[in-house]
Amino acid sequence: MNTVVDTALIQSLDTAHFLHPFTDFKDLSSRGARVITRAEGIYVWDSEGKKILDAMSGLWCVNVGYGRKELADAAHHQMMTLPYYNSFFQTTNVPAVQLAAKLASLAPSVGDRSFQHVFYSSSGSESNDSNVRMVRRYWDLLGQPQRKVIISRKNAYHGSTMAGASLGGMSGMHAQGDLPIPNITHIEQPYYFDIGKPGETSDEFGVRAAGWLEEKILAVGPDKVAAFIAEPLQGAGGVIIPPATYWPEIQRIVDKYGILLISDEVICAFGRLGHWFGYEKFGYKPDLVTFAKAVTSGYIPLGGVMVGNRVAKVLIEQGGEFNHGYTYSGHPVACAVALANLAIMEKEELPQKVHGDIGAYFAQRYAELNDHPLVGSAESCGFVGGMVLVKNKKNKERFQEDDAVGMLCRSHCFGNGLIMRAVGDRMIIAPPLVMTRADIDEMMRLIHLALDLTNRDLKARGLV
Ligand code: PXG
Repeated sequence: MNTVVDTALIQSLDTAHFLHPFTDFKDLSSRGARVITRAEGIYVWDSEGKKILDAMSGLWCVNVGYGRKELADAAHHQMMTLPYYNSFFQTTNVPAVQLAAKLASLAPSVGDRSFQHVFYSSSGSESNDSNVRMVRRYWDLLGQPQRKVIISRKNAYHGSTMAGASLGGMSGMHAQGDLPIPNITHIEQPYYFDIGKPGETSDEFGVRAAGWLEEKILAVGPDKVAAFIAEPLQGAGGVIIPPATYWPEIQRIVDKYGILLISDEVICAFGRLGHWFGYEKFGYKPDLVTFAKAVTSGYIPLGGVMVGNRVAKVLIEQGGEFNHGYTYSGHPVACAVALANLAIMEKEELPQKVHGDIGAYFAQRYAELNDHPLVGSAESCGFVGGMVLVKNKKNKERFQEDDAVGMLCRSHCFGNGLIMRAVGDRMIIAPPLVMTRADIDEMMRLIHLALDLTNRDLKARGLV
């Protein structure tokens, strides 16, 4: 099946009617959007019939790959059985219950934390709004209503709603929305390549970077801090992987001051880092875990929060009615698709695959990028990779923003049939977890080709 469509017609209707997310509308209308028409396995096709290897899994979503009939069948069956019913007013539905129990069984206990409860939404952003509501309610119920401040990190991405964007540390987003909303504050991110001091080891830097949390807690006042929120590794910010010493030190600090820890795993859960959840990879103990995206492999919107025993106990035992929820909380079709998706992941042992041989092969092939003259540092974790493109490898000299090196590299990727994301001067990938060794080889061939062509163009412009 090849779905070639009238590209010009779709593009003109797109310009006329569709305001895209995170888009300069005028700029897009002048060039026309790329129209993606179908997908299978690890590939997508555009309206001109061009086949593109999708090394971003859609947008960190499609962990089981495209074209999975089991997911379509689950949606079809559930739509014919019960397409929708709300979970307000003391009602429930079978897939929502089964999924909550399944997620609880997959989320491992760590130390004194266990996860038996789920609060559902339809996206990562909504889930983080729910986190703000639950965290504040928790401290109110414990008689500490002054604990309102949530600490996050610069360059973090936690969504695009008012609370999500406030928790996020993207200055461009804050500038356009009078954000952050009150009582949200940020610390610097643990980006060793960028801000590690000369002579400082990454382990030393990790401890120093975690120390910024303690400094902030003391500056705000320990009795006013409600929670710290972070992604296990920063995804949309450019795949910033923390040094090994970072998370243990963060854990020590949140424990010392008794503040809640929110692990935003919208990208890092469901096998992405070689475990069901990202906190397992880094060995910390969150109180709340945000999920979305790959819970359904992106086939249908679903998000939520795994609510750990510490918070759940207080909300359940002492909370009375919690005045928060969404029309689509526990949507039966989304939950049925999620169950089918998790069943595929279990059957094909995708987290174990990423943790084992195939993940090791990916890591080894990705690390080879460090030999490329343009690459300052290429690091991976599970099935996520990020590299920084530099002018000079020896002294780590970076490109200017105007050089738009990431965009140049991205255009060579598209030109040669590869989707790799650019975040400033960083290039990032998060491929589907179903990749074989041969798929990884093909992806690496395309990445090297894009880097070589980028280097050629930069040389021609006298920039390297
Ligand atoms: N938290 C994290 C860690 C995310 O990565 C969200 C929350 C928000 O989820 P929703 O479903 O509301 O979009 C995300 C989303 C990118 C990119 O460019 C990444 C995301 C969204 C859009 C673009 O890498 N992540």
